[in-house]
Amino acid sequence: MNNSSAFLAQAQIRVNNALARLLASQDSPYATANNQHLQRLKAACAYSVSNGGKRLRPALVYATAQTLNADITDTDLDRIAAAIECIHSYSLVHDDLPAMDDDDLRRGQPTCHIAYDEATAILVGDGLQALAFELLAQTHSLPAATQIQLVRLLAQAAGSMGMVGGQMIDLESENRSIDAAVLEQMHSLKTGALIRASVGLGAIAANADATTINALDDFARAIGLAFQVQDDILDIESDTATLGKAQGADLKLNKPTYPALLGMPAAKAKAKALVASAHAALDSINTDCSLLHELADFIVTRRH
Ligand code: GRG
Repeated sequence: MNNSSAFLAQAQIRVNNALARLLASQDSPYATANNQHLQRLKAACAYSVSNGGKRLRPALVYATAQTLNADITDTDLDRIAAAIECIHSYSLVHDDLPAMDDDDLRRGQPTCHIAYDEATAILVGDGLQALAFELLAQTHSLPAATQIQLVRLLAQAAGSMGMVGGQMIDLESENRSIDAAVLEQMHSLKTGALIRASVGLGAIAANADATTINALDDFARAIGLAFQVQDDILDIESDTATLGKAQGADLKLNKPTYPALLGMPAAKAKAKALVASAHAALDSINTDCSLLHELADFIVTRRH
């Protein structure tokens, strides 16, 4: 096992434990005889969050905080890592809905609306999104001003001018031809924004200076886009069992992708160039960035 696999494996265990604990401890101040409905929603949230996943975004939060030697309790860092995973999991639940990509399989299991029902899946996404911000507001070992910065960064990344905006461009682009600039904008928003925010949250938690934040942001933008280019490549080159989601889904929906627009060799060259620029962006940081370098390499060598 190389270092990035070992780090990812540890991050997975750590955030999985945190998510299980945090979701289980959610309680309603209005518990009544109708508690069974709340329990069903709680179970659907747990199903959607705890069904595997690489936990790359939490790993980036942990890796950035560790790289910068952040002064934060483990519990609060877990809350930040869990928050970004809640947003990511909500986006997958909503993306799989019939009104969006209409997928039956996610992380190797029936999607939330198949295992439960469509209305529940919508509510799961809504609930997970709200939980993410509740968790950030509970990072008690950080100054209140830092908590607000965390909330603001995640809200911008997840919102209409971030991930949700990217999804809008994605939906509007089905069966249409778009140019490379729009493709890059779509991918940078839809997928890149949360990956970028993962690094940003770790940097804010560590109270990093502006120069470090800017360097990390260049790094994070590059790996965020590289992640999606690799996703486009895997949609063609991998298989459903390995991916845990339907292989060829982009082709089926006639979605614009890097291999479709540039051809496979140029798409692979693009992923490689983005990761090279991510590595270069870390040059100006004076601490040991080996974990971030390794996670960047993982992004373009992953097979699912
Ligand atoms: C519905 C608001 C809304 C947004 C959806 C992120 C997204 C926008 C849609 C997901 C669709 C998709 C498959 C995008 C490709 C890139 C991506 C985010 C893949 C899934 O991320 P991984 O590989 O998933 O990190 P795991 O399962 O490992 O967590």
